Amino acid sequence: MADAKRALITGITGQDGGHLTELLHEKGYEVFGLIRGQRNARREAVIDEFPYVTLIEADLTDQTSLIQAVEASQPDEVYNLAAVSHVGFSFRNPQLTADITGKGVLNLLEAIRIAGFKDRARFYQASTSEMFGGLDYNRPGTGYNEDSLFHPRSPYGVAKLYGHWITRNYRESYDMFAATGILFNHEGPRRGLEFVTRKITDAVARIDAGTADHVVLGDLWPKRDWGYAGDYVRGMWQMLQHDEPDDFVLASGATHSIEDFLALAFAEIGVDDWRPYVKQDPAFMRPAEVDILLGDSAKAERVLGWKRDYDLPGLVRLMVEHDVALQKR
Ligand code: NAP
Ligand code: G4F
Repeated sequence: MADAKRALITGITGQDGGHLTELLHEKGYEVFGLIRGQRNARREAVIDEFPYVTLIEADLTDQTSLIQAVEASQPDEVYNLAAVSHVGFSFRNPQLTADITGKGVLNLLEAIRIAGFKDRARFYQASTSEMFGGLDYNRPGTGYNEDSLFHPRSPYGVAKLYGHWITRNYRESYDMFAATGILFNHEGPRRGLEFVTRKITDAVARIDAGTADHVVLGDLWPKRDWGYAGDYVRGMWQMLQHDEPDDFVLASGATHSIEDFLALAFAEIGVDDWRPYVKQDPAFMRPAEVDILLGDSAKAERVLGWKRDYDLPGLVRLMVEHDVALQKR
C-alpha cells in the first residue's frame, strides 16, 4: 500500500459514498471515510460492507475534527459528499442546512489549508442541479450547462450555491486543485428511502409482496433528469484526474415526470395502471418547487470522456429488482 493513492471521503455512509468507496478500492486507493456522531447508526454497515476503509470521526461543522481528519488521512484526493441532501428537510431545517451543506464546505477547505495539504490534496465538491432552480425564465431548451444562470429554490439549493462558489474562490485565490461536479439527480439501490425514486421502488416491491397496498406521495408533475449513481461517481473521479480543476455538469440529457417514473416502476411488476396505488398528501409538497431539470453534459463527455451505462428504464429495472429481492429475503 506504500505507493497507493489516499482518498478521504466525507459522506461515506450515503449513497454516493458507497459507490465511490467501491470504485476507489477497485482502483487500488487507500480509502478513509469521515463518520460523524458518537454512535452513528450506519457505522457497522459501513464496516461490514467496506472492511478495508479506515473510518475517522469528524463532522463538517467542527473545524478541529476536520483538521485532524486531514492530518490522519494525508489525502491525495478529498471528495466532499457530506451534506443535508434532502430538499424537503432543508425547508424545515434551514439553519442546519446552511451550517452543514454551505459553511461545512468552507470548514473543509480551510482544514486542508491549515493542515498544509493545499498543494497536495485535490478537492471535489458535490454541487447540484438544484442550484439552477428549474424555472421557465432560465430554462434552456438543450438543458442546463456550466454557463447557465443559477436561481436556487430551496435552503438546500442556496447552501449548495455557497459551497459551489467558495470552492471556485479557493481555486482562484489559493491556486488549489478544487473541482465542482454539478450533478443532476442520480439514483440506485443505495438511494435513501426518503427520496422519491427509492420510495416508489420500495413501495412497488411491498405491493408486489402483498405487504402494502399504496404509497403516499406529494406532487407528481415535476420533472427530473435521472441517472444511475454508479455512472456518476466515475465522473467525480475523472474530474480529479483531469490536468486542471474545473466545473462539470453530469446528466442524462432526458427529463421525465414522477408520473413517468411511477409508470415504469409499476410496469416492472406487471401493473399497467399505477393510479389506484398512489395517494397524495400536501405534507410531501414543498413551499417552492423545482419544476423541471434537464442537463447537458457535453463538456464532461468531450473533455473527460465521461460515459453512462444506464438509461432510465434500465435504472428503474435495477431498483425494482433489488427491492423485490429484498422483500423476498
Ligand atoms: P446522502 O445519501 O444523503 O448522504 C449524505 C451524507 O452526508 C451521509 O453520509 C451523512 O452522514 C453525511 N453528513 C450529513 N451531515 C454531516 C455532517 N454534519 N458531517 C459529516 N457528514 C455529514 O447523499 P448522496 O445522495 O450520497 O449525495 C452525495 C452528495 O452529492 C451530497 O452532498 C448531495 O447534496 C450531492 N448531490 C446529490 C445528488 C443526487 O441525486 N444523489 C445530486 C446532486 C448533488 P450520516 O450517515 O452521519 O447522516
Ligand atoms: O427525490 P427528491 O426528494 O429529489 P430532489 O428534490 O430532486 O433532490 C435530489 O436531487 C438533487 C439534484 O437535483 C440533489 F441535489 C438532492 O441532494 C437530492 O438528491 O424529489 C424529486 C421530486 C421533487 O419534485 C419532489 O417534490 O419528487 C417530488 N416528490 C413527490 N412526492 C417527492 C415526493 N419527493 C420526495 N422526496 N418524497 C415524496 O413523497
